[in-house]
Amino acid sequence: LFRSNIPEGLQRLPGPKPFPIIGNVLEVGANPHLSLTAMSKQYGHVYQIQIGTRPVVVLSGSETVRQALIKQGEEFASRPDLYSFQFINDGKSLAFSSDQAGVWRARRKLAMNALRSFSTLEGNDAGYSCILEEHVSKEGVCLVERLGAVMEASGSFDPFRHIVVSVANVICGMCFGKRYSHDDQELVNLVNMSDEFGQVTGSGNPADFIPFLRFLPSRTMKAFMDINARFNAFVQKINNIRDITDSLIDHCEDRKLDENSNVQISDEKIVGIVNDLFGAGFDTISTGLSWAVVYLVAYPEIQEKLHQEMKNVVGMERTPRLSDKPNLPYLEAFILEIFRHSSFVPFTIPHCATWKNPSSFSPERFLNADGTSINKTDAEKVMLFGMGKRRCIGEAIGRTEFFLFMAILVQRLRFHELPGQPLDMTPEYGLTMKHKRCQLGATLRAQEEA
Ligand code: HEM
Ligand code: HJJ
Repeated sequence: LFRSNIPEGLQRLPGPKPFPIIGNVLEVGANPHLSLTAMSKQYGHVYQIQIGTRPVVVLSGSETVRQALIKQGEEFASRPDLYSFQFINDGKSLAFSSDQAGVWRARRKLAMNALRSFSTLEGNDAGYSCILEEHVSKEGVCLVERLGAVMEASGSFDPFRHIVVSVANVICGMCFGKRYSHDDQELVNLVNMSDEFGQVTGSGNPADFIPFLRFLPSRTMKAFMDINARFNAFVQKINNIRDITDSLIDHCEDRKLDENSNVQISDEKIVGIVNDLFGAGFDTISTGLSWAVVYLVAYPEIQEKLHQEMKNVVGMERTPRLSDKPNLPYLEAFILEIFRHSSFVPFTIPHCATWKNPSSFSPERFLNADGTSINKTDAEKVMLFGMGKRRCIGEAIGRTEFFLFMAILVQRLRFHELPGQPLDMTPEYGLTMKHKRCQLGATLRAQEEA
């Protein structure tokens, strides 16, 4: 979460004292998931650090995160414009670019519709409940055969190396209508290089915050640009693009006829969505499944218990189906525990607050475009009266009295500064924060007009 400047008079959030230029990069270190968790024990669930020269707000704990990302979802929906993000999908990534709200929302909707059409809707093959089940079922059986063959040939296997190809084939099937052999060097090399992608895009990459680092030679950064170039080339080269890609292309054509579309999005930004779906579709699930295999090895009793449940519920004669899920609670619990214990996605992609000029004083921000009505959604976000069970019971009186006094005052008087007595608007901390005592001038409007 990024904070560009602190409105005058507001308290600084708690957090470690930043060094000049580098800020807190040394404290954040190479393992931000550990260092930032440790800092949250010291500073609480909302604290501020500085990475390079940029202030970053760190939120932790489910209530705090829920407050920001759900209750104040609109305000936290944006992405910061980090240096490295411009290299992802030529700056046109859905997940990593700081598109304006309307553009991001429209693209996200397209991505969600495309995923739904090509995964969970009913497939062609009557035997499967959906296309996703069909792909996973086939790739899963294929993976088992593959691991058997590798074990026979060499007596050991690298779990990620093989899992990632199977998982990539599922998303390739949905995005491009195509699957690859486990020996296809181009795909195998591409999907086995995601480490560098993750190192640069994981939260807290110093080169995103300390500009001069961009000019130093960096192996990681070079590898990162390389992956992105190869990734884009790979997707562009697929010439029998079908399915999700096709539907996104169709959408570009439909939209040319649709004069009602109120946000203008380039074709590249639409077709480019498929890069994100492909990237996210293989990297996340393969990482998680590979962890799961490692946990099975680390906890043999749990592995046995899982196998017993499977044997009792499904048996050994047929392939498990999605419809077996309600009868396999131990497996579901195991998966949840993998998600919790490994937390293999340690942070969200960084968010950026969407407030426009929060420190400028502009009543216009609460008016609708017509200038004659209040924007209710924005108005509700002003929380001066508190929230929840203990919120102020005098809110109605407070608002009425405030309104009427103000109406009378602006009607009858004109207030002004006195020469040589500049205003000081720094509040003094307290239950109600007051401005410093001061001397002002006022004239009666009636006398001015006379
Ligand atoms: C974003 C987790 C699988 C597509 C995210 C985010 C997380 C996440 C934590 C960031 C949310 C934020 O910034 O607030 C996971 C996990 C997965 C998974 C744990 C699997 C176990 C997938 C799959 C796809 C996908 C299979 C697509 C096929 C996306 C996209 C975004 C995203 C497009 C960006 C959304 C946006 O910026 O609006 N995911 N994901 N993810 N994920 Fe996933
Ligand atoms: C990639 C690995 C990539 C993209 C996107 C465009 C959408 C796990 C979390 C979010 C997932 C968000 C998304 C990731 C897409 C990858 C990933 C890789 C090239 C890409 C928090 O990721 O090796 O190359 O190009």
